[in-house]
Amino acid sequence: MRFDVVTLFPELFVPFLSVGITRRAFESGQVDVHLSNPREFASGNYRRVDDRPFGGGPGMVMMAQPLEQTLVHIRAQRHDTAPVVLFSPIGQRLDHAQVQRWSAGSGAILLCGRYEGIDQRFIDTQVNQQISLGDFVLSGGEVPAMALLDAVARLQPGVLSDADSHAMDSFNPALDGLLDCPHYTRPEEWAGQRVPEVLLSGNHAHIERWRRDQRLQLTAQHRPDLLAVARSAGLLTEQDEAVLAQNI
Ligand code: 9D3
Repeated sequence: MRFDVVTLFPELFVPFLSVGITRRAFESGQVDVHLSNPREFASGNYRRVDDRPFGGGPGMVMMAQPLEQTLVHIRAQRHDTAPVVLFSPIGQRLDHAQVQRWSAGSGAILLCGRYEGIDQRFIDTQVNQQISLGDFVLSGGEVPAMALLDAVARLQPGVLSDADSHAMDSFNPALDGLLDCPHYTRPEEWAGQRVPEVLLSGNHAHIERWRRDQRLQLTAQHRPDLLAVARSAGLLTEQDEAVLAQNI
């Protein structure tokens, strides 16, 4: 798959693409990321990419022309009709189901906005979909674009270890739908706190039951909405319900 990222700050992506478990996916081209800077396609000596808003008001607006020229350049390299995705606070919130769809597709053109926004005429004619990260204010679309690329790269075959692939299921309601359990590593006692004894017992049945109970209780406490989804999907056993009833 190929993702073209349109950004005024391509340098932000370089370290992101070169570290961690996703590095191999990006460097091998399994998830092929190309960066384009609209400034290179802006006209005039000053190569302006933004201008003042018609009607007045604070801030600047990204001009349509440099974005359009960037798209022409990208479309000439891609021999497909990849959708243009704009990261924007008015978009649909990104979730696991969407990430799964993107990770099974052939890519997209990811447009990162800066300043107050983008000339609406460009959005109306060129943008297919808008995606938000949630109801809080960022400075631009670069961090959301990296979030999507990171989540998509993790789902590529061979990127995650078996353990991680399994843990990932906690956001997949079709498989499980519960939050992850707490994790502990050496030493057995740290700052006066011992690791739960069951994890040191070597009794795998007990350990599995303890982890399931932790996941049920954590989900009930922190994400009752996810617990309700798991319940209506028939993913809770009688024993699960008994544990939950005991811990209200
Ligand atoms: C504070 C300025 N806001 C109106 C008074 C409008 C505004 C413009 C530009 C708010 C945010 C931004 C930049 N944000 C993004 O490009 C963005 C974003 C976000 O801010 N929150 C969550 N998801 C996203 S995706 C892109």
